[in-house]
Amino acid sequence: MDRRQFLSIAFLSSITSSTLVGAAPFGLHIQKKKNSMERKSNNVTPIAICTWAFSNASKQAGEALERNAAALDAVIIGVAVEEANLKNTTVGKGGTPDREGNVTLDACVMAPNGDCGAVACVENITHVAALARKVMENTPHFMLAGKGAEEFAYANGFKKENLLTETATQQWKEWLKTSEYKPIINIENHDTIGMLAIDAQGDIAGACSTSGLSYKMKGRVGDSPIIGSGLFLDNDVGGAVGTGMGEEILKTVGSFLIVELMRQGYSPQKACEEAVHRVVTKNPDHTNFQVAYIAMNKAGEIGSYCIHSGFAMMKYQDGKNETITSPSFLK
Ligand code: SD4
Repeated sequence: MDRRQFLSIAFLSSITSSTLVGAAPFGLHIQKKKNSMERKSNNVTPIAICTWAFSNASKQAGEALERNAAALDAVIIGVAVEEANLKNTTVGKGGTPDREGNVTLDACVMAPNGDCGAVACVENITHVAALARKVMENTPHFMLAGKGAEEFAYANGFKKENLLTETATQQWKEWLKTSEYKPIINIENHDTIGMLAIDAQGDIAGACSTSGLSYKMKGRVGDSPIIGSGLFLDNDVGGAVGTGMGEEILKTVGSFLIVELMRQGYSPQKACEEAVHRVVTKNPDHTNFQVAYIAMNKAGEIGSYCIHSGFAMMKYQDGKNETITSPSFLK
């Protein structure tokens, strides 16, 4: 863990809910749950999975789960790693800006009890998944957008940060020379982070965080903060997250579809495949964009599928942090 990640996680611990107790390494405060054996509804050891090869994110989340963190705390910790990672050009600080040079972030979270929160088109705030959690916990609303979300962040202790790095500025200026807008498939193998976790009590939570499509129109919001599209879960069934071309994920309500298919008995793998098939059969242009899903059911079984090869997911369980290459529709 480098200093930036250390500081980010220390910050997150300072803004997490007052129910958090118990000191843990790096100043983290992990929520301890009562009667864990009584409440456990499956026999799965804790698991954290996430989109792409974000190995440090899955590791941090997985290790938090091993310290008995609740699933929701673990996914916030995990996605925060990428939100603070300046090398990740599609999440948080260091993200690619819109056409006018503004870095705008989208995020959502979903708790085991079905509560959810989201923020969209937020500037100057790095940890937008944690902010989405604050919306869920401290407001009567599901989503805050733009300036309202930013002001809410400051009122809740988040600090103002310039998200546009020198590197991203240079790349944007280069892009302006042609201003050619087209999706970049598997951009540098980094993309939106969507994460799902099962904690020691068998509860499932999820989070999704992104800077959205590179050089999007000002004000554009994708699938990532939309419950049912970028993220959905049902604590009795399982969860799913999507990455790639948000407009396509939105049109097919992909994450909700996957969870509903799992409810009907599909494996996570088959459910992800069906959700990708919906996209490709509805849109003949699918050769020009990527859509990828990962899913996990209540039994801890996982799956992933995508249109184009090059997508992978991470899984942390029992101290093992693995990269799993996703099968794809186009070979
Ligand atoms: C979006 N699905 O905003 C997100 C971002 C992403 O490849 O995953 N980009 O559409």
